[in-house]
Parts: sequence; structure tokens; C-alpha cells
Amino acid sequence: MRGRFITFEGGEGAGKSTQIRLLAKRLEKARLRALVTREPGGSPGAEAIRSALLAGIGKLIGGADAEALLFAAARDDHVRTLIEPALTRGEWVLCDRFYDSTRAYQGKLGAVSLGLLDALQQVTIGDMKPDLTVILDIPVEIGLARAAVRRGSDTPDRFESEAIDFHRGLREVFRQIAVDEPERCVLIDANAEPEEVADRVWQAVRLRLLEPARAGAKTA
Ligand code: T5A
Repeated sequence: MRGRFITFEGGEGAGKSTQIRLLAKRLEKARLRALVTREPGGSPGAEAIRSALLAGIGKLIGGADAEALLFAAARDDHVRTLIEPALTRGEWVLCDRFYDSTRAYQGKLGAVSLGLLDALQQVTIGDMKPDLTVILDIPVEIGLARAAVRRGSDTPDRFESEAIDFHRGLREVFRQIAVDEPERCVLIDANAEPEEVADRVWQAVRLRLLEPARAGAKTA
């Protein structure tokens, strides 16, 4: 049976990596094999593109359209070489960011046209969609403060160093995606202790993916 594909989205420091780790542990306890990955990156080719993107190469080579092309190139490699093979093997794939991030960062806020975004999405993933997208929602100031603690003395990356209004705009875009696609997305209040947020994520995974699958198996 094909595995399940869960993506995590949200602003900087929302706690995506932390929640993915906690969900992977719960899935393992439920005897489900989970592959943890991230975007940009996840495969050797995409990780090489990630380094260039986070260092700000998009600004050097022509702005938001160029960045969108590079994110798409990374996604194409990641989906073909890592995500699809894992899903075909029946594994659950937990991915830190996916195409909603391109739509938010490069689309709404980077002003890349919807036509270009649609074309890139068609080329990279076609009709494939996550089975569930968890959108972690947190006040921008709290997310950025968490990201700063994690970063320590390192320099903020290309996106972390954007102005606060950019990050406020991002939060609104992610919340709107959750409203527009309620079947695929769940919006979770991430301003709580990690284990409490993990309980909320687990409840969504149980209700949306695990219980319907068990009910289907019984009636089959
Ligand atoms: N991007 C990405 C695009 O522009 N377009 C795209 O198409 C894609 C795919 C990626 C950047 O690329 C952009 C978006 C990003 O700017 P990244 O380094 O992967 O860069 O950055 P993020 O994805 O934003 O990841 P972060 O690491 O900043 O945030 P996370 O993963 O949301 O947060 P996490 O779990 O690492 O936690 C951050 C800190 O907070 C603590 C953690 O311990 C950690 O120190 N923390 C909590 N503290 C208190 N309470 C909680 N509940 C906590 N949860 C975590």
C-alpha cells in the first residue's frame, strides 16, 4: 500500500522541525515507518541548491522569479529521487515545507505570477498533493525569537532577515491557505509547549489519516 505524505508549513521558528521529530516517534510507536525530510533540500542535488538559496543567490541572479525556478529545481530532484520512491515503498514521508512555502514566500510576497507558479508546480509534482498539510500558526515575534535562539551567533539567512511586515504577511498567507483548502490542511495553534502542540498534531493525523484507513480496511 502507498505511504502517506504529510507536509509541515508555517513561518520562521514555528516549530516544524520539532513537531516532525515528535510525530515520527509517535508513528514509529504505532509501527509505521516514517521518513523525515525537508525543503529546500532532502536529496543531495536539492541540498546543494539549498545552500545557494539560503545564501541569497536568488537576489544576485534576478530576484523572485529566479528564486522560484531554483526552489522548483530542488523540488523536482527531491520528489523524484526521495519522496516518490519512499511513498511507493509504503513509507510515511514527513516533509518540512513543500509547495505552499513557494506559494507564500515567492508567490504572494515575492510577487511571482500565479501563471509561473502553476507551471512550475505542474512540472515538478503534477497532480501529486500531500495527504495532509499541518500549518503551524504562531505570532511572528515569538517565531522569530525562537529562530534567533536556535541560530545562536550565526547570521540570519536570506529569508529570516526580511522585515517584520514580510513575516506578518506570511502568517496571513498560510492562514488563508488553511481556509481555502480545508480537506488537505489543518491549522494548529503552535504557541504552546512542544508536547502539547504534538498532541494537537497527532489528533489531526489520527482523525484525518489513521482512523479512515482502519475503517476502510474493516469494510474491505
Ligand atoms: N523557502 C522554503 C522558500 O522561500 N520557498 C520554498 O519553496 C521553500 C521550501 C528554509 C527557508 O526557505 C524558505 C523558507 C525558509 O525561510 P530553514 O532553515 O529550513 O529555511 O527554515 P525554516 O523552515 O523556517 O525552519 P526553522 O528551523 O526556522 O523553523 P522550524 O523548523 O519551524 O522550528 P524548529 O522546530 O527548528 O524550532 C525553532 C526553535 O524553537 C524551539 C526549538 O527548540 C528551536 O530552538 N521550539 C520551541 N520553543 C518553545 N516552544 C515550542 N513549542 C517550540 N518548538 C520549537
